[in-house]
Amino acid sequence: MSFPLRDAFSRDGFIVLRGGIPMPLVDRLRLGLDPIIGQRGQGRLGTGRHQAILDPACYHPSFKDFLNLPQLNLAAEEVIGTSELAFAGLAVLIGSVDHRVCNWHRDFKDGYHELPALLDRPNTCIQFNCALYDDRSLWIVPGSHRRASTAGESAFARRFEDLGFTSPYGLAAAIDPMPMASMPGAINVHLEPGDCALYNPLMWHAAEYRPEWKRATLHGGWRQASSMYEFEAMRWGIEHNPWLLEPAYLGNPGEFLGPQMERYNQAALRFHPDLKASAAAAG
Ligand SMILES: O=C(O)CCC(=O)C(=O)O
Repeated sequence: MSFPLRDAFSRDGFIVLRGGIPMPLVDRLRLGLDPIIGQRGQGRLGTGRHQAILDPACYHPSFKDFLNLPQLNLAAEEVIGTSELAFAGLAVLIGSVDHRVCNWHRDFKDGYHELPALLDRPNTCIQFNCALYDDRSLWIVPGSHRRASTAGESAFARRFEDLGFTSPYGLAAAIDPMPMASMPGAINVHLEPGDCALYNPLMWHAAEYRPEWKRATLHGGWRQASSMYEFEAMRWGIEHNPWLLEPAYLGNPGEFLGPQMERYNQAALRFHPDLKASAAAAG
């Protein structure tokens, strides 16, 4: 049997599913996200992202339909090599009203104690960027997900370390006039509406946010369910969706999200036994 998506993801650290979201659903998702996008630039929602959009306070039924898309879920099952997947959160990336960068990083850095084992298991988890509008924000270094950083990658990223996770573009450009493209091996990921990039969050990645770009890119992923019991890194964020402990508001959660959410909730309660749906949802 051949597994072209799994092989490509394992080799390069990413795949792009063109038209992964059918256009009628893209339209419904845009409508569902309009209230969040409309707040861009205001208070907490000013820059970057809204982290947990399954929160009943901003939930829209199109989000559940998106999470149950067979094409995306079957691709994830092929990449990870099992149907025993767990949900891994759902955010929306909204860009910024000022020109900014999300500086180069890998989600778990060199020196992190679990990194050597995780680098040996490049198909354990997937992060996705699924674009609802044309999106040129994301930059990646293909192949960097299965090895420690090169001296060139580390040296380049270190120059921006004091700027933090995101910073004004001008501050980064003062350090290097091309703060995205000058990273060794970097490529820009261009997504058209409906396209989905599936990538390994251990690879070097970064993003540029321009005020003239309208951005609504769904950002979440899947994990091999058993990996949440094996690796602390794979449990990151499992306490961020406590409302899923009382999921009646979703109605029928669907063929894929249903079991993936149950596995997520099981791990959430195992590692955060005091987690309460109502208390956290109200807070
Ligand atoms: O805005 C983006 O596409 C990048 C987000 C990112 O780097 C992250 O969530 O780790």
